[in-house]
Parts: sequence; C-alpha cells; structure tokens
Amino acid sequence: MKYNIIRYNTIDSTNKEAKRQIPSRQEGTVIISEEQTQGKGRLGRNWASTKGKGIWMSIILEPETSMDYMMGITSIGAAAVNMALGDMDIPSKIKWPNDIIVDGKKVCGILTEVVQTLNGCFYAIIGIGINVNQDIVDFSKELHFKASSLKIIKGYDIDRELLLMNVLSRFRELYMKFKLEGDMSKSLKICRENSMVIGKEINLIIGKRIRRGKVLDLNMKGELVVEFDTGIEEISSGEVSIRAIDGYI
Ligand code: BT5
Repeated sequence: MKYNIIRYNTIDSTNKEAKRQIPSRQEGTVIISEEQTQGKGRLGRNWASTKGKGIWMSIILEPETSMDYMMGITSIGAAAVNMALGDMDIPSKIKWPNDIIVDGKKVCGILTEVVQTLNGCFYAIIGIGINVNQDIVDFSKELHFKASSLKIIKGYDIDRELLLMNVLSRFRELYMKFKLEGDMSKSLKICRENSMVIGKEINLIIGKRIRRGKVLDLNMKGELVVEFDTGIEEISSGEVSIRAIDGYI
C-alpha cells in the first residue's frame, strides 16, 4: 500500500472528506487537515480538533474482508498509535475499542466507518485524531478532566510530522499483515497487552441500557469477550461504550 497524502488547511471532518472522495481515490489515500470544524467521534459525538495542534487524519482502505472483521481495523489503528507513541518513549494504554490513554487521559480517538459504493465495493475509513501540541487552555472545560495532549504530558512541543510518519508506517505494517494474510494477531496482542479493560468490571452502555460485566479478553475479530451473569458474550464495537466501575475509563 502506497500512501498518497492530501493536505488541507481546514475541513469539516477528514472522515467526511474521505467519504466524499470515494471511489475516485485508492487505498492508502490519507486526508489530513490542520483543523476540523465538525470533527466526529463515535455515536454522533464531537471531536475537538484545535487548529495546528493535532493530527487529524483519515485513511481510505479497501480491506477485501467480510463485514465481521471491518471493525477490527480500529484495533489495528489503536495498536499502530500505541507503537508509534512507544517509539517516542510515550507509554500508552488502549481503552477498547478506540481510545488511547496516557496518564489516565485520552490523547487519541479512532473512528472506523464502512462505506459501500453503488457498485457494491466496500471501503473502510479509519479516522485517527491525536492531541499533540495543545496546551490545557486549548481544551474546553468539559475536556479538562478527560483529555490531554502529548505536549502537556512531555512538557515540550512534539514534531507532528515525525509522529504522523511513525503512525502511518506502524499502521501499514500491521494492516498489510491483516489484508494479505488475514492475520490481525500482532495488533490484537498489542491491544491485549496494553488493555485498560481486560480483567476489569465494567458497565457496558448500549443506548440507554447499562449492563454490568467482567471483561475476559479480545477475540480474533477484536471484539470484547465479556462475562455477564447470564453467560459469556462477544461484543462488537458498533453501538457500545464502556465505563469502568471505578473511574473515568
Ligand atoms: C472517538 O470518539 O474517540 C473518535 C474520534 C475520532 C477523531 C478523528 S480525527 C480525524 C477523523 N475525522 C473525524 O471527523 N473524526 C476522526 P468517541 O469515543 O465517541 O469519543 C468522543 C468523546 O471524546 C467526546 O464526546 C468527548 O467527550 C471526548 N473528546 C472530544 N474531543 C476530544 C479530544 N480532542 N481529545 C480527547 N477527548 C475528546
């Protein structure tokens, strides 16, 4: 997969722009913007995307896999970001399915969307947002408690371009293993080893319903294996959020 990086100064959302550019763009197209005016999180939530301070990007993919495995791409992205941060001496944890946490705060979120074109082709768009050089004042009050940036953590400005290249190169390595060999095991190993939730009691939030359970593992598709009173279930990331019983995560 060869990357083709398309840069914007401002855009509504790089995921939205990636969607607009399908199918004229090929796998490996990266849409990146200095700022997003309508950055998107999961389930209709917003993503704060301060100008010039983060990495706000989306990669267009053609994974040629079944729908079942599509959401596993989020795990590949999470593992890639975890490795790239590790390369820069920043240890991080992964809160399934899509948050990267450093020192108890969220520094990165991932949003994977699947698009089917009229001629029946499936694309995946993985959107990755990393808080790099924000100061505390750049975050809204609501985010002070749960968000942080690499600059706040390290105490100095981080080279966004270097981090971008690291993330892209780690992502390609893990994604191509999955695409060519159907093998997601390395990504899942990283997600397991750095998981914030395996072994923990959690509340699983599905719409208005909350279910309490204990996280046992991730399965081969990157789904969460949870033990409830009623038995063990495999939970896909689509419509759910989780909260630990004992705190923010
Ligand atoms: C996510 O959603 O974490 C996925 C975020 C994906 C953002 C990227 S940026 C490039 C691409 N283009 C897009 O439009 N999106 C993708 P979720 O798990 O739903 O988390 C959203 C929640 O995180 C919000 O409700 C806030 O509480 C919090 N949040 C918002 N902005 C944040 C930020 N910059 N840093 C940390 N937390 C934030």
